[in-house]
Amino acid sequence: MKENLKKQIASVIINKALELGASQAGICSMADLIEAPSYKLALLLPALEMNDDEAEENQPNPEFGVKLSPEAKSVLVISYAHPESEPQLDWWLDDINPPGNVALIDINRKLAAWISETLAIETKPLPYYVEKGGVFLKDAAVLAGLGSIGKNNLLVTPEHGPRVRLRAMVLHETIPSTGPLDYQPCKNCSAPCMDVCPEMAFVETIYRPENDGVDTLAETAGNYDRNRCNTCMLANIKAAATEYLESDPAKPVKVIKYCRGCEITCPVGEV
Ligand code: B12
Repeated sequence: MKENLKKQIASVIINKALELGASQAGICSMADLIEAPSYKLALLLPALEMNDDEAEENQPNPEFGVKLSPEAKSVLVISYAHPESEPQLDWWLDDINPPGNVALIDINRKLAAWISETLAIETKPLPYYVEKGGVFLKDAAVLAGLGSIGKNNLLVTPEHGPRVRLRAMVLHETIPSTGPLDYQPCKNCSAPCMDVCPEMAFVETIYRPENDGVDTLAETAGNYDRNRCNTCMLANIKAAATEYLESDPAKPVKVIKYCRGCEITCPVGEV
């Protein structure tokens, strides 16, 4: 396929993603992605304590990337805005996928089917967990130009700040990357995201370029402690209460509201 045609295909795909309800979409190369920081660092980090249902999925696994087929040439990543005004998008209801994630899965599935049928490019929607064959979504989003990693260790996008959730699929065709952006959202920020953390997950240096061999973490300062963060999330699970939601006032549901302090305090993209 000619380079110009491939660029046109990228923009046709992105437009379709937006039409289906994605807030952003972009494409990166699989070869670039597996060289990204998360693939190097995930295995060096201490394991996470998890609630029993998630324990297996969340542990470091030396098979990262192995399950990705050699046919997978590009990664298409989409975001779905999760504004502070719609907190329920991020809530787990009776241990069921949050509505925002359900929307992402639906858009991704429809987009994959459309690409296969209309453009004759083979697609494979990816699962959420890396250990189940997914990819590190923030790294993919950075390489695809959706935003940059901020001091809060989250993808910070120009339009929605970090208040987005992500999903991806692989394409069995090399489509030119749409990123990364030259974008430094945290440059002059006093980082309220770090101060607000109830577990002080940003107080210690965790990644050191000289030990870990990764020197691209400038913006994040390498000080996000996932175990501290996870302690907070385990407490959020324990604190889940039964509520009657507006969507179905007759039905009681147990609602898990995970902490979003480092997201919500970010001034980028606030409305
Ligand atoms: C496991 C997991 C967790 C664990 C461990 C988190 C961790 N970061 O290690 C726990 C349960 C603690 C957790 C917490 C949260 N999570 Co979480 N989590 C994941 C998951 C499944 C994998 C992440 C992972 O293991 N990364 C590997 C470790 C090594 O890397 P890392 O800490 O993420 O940091 C890397 C990047 O910053 C990258 N990086 C840094 N600089 C640069 C520069 C360049 C150029 C590149 C390419 C990369 C790069 O390298 C870093 C180090 O390796 C992803 C989904 C997915 N499939 O990717 C969601 C995901 C990252 N989580 C998400 C969210 C929203 C959260 C929470 C806010 C909770 C919530 N309400 O959902 C908190 C916030 C944590 C924070 N401030 O980072 C979103 C992030 C959206 C965004 N805007 O970035 C994701 C993408 C899921 C989604 N639904 O979209 N999470």
